[in-house]
Amino acid sequence: MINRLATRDPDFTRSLAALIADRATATDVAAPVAAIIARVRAEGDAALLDLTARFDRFPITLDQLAVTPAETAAALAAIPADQRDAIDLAARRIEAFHRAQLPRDFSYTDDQGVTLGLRWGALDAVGLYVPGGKASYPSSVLMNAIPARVAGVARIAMVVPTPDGIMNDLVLAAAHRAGITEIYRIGGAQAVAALAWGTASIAPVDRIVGPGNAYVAEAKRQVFGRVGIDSIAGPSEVLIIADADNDPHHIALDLIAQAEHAEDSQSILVTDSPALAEAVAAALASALQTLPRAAIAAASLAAHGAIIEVADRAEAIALANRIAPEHLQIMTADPEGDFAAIRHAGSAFLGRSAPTAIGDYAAGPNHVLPTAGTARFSSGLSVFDFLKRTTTTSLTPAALAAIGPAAVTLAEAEHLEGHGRSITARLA
Ligand code: HSO
Ligand code: ZN
Repeated sequence: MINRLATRDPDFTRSLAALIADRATATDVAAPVAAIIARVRAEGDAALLDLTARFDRFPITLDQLAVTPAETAAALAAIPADQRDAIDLAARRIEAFHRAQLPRDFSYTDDQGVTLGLRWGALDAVGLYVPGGKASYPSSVLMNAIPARVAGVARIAMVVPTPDGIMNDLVLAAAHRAGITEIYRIGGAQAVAALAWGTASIAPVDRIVGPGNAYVAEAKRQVFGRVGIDSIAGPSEVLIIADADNDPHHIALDLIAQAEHAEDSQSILVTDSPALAEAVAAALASALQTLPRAAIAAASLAAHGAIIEVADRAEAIALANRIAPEHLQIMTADPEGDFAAIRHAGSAFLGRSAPTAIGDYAAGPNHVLPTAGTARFSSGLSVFDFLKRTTTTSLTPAALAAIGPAAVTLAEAEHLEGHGRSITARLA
């Protein structure tokens, strides 16, 4: 069952450290991944076809590499209408939220007569990795592709492996709804290599995003520098701050929702109410009895889940900031006021009617979020992942005369005489 902690316990600091210790089971796949990337670079499409036959047990010809827009349109038409409508509602809401993120260019002329500006521009081409098999989520296709489209990326190339030839129709349907017209039936490190370096059939991209297994994560690390990558997502997490005035059954289900992702997921309840702590523990046991993925959720809760009793609101907030969770739910009388004191969380869900699961699918903010405490220094996926900035500088002769001498002084101090002369030559 779930772990029980309290800040009043004499060994609380040690128990907390053990609870939030690294959950990632690191498998060292650096060498095989390097070999795969080298092969794709040397042999191109031939290596892709061979590795796909081997790892996905799915021999394809070059003609079958790409999924055609006709096939994705057919997939969207073939799914049940309620699923099509749900994908559409989610897509519209995700698009609206990401459109609101679009930043403005600026420029100003200062009192020295120097005009400075900053201009945003979209990446030319982005690669989207979509896992195959059981971890293949249509919602993640929307969450990765829509921000890129909203940012103005002209070309999005998606790769999705088809282990044993099996393709998830919902993934294709979501891709079609997100406007993706370029899809390849490949996966693993070989797909990442093809996106980064290009082959005769696949043009290279500028940035690769999307979740994947250990091989995909390692391949992204190894092609970083050649292309940009998103952060490597770890197992899902939720931390719930709740007061006494909550339905324990709701909280149990919120904890289970992220715990059912995988055995290494982490669900934590922080409460100042011993009665709620007791009631949630009981509700968890009964909710697990009817859950299809009970084995996974129970394993996650036993290994990494916790109900933590705190003395007051300040302790609850300090814990949340210390853990910097991927998802934070604040189920208190004053969620906005409590959120004001939160410094680190990937995405916050405020109030008693905002479960993380609504954000996983349909609220609008991205569900690709920093895990494992990385919310201390990073943020979830957004339009900014697909934009870059170019700054501009222009000076009148008078402006150059005003600020030039300072630059010449610094150039001389750095013993870079050529720099200094490039400026002095222009000063009358
Ligand atoms: N909670 C996951 C996203 C997801 N949930 C996809 C359901 N489908 C990421 O934190
Ligand atoms: Zn989820």
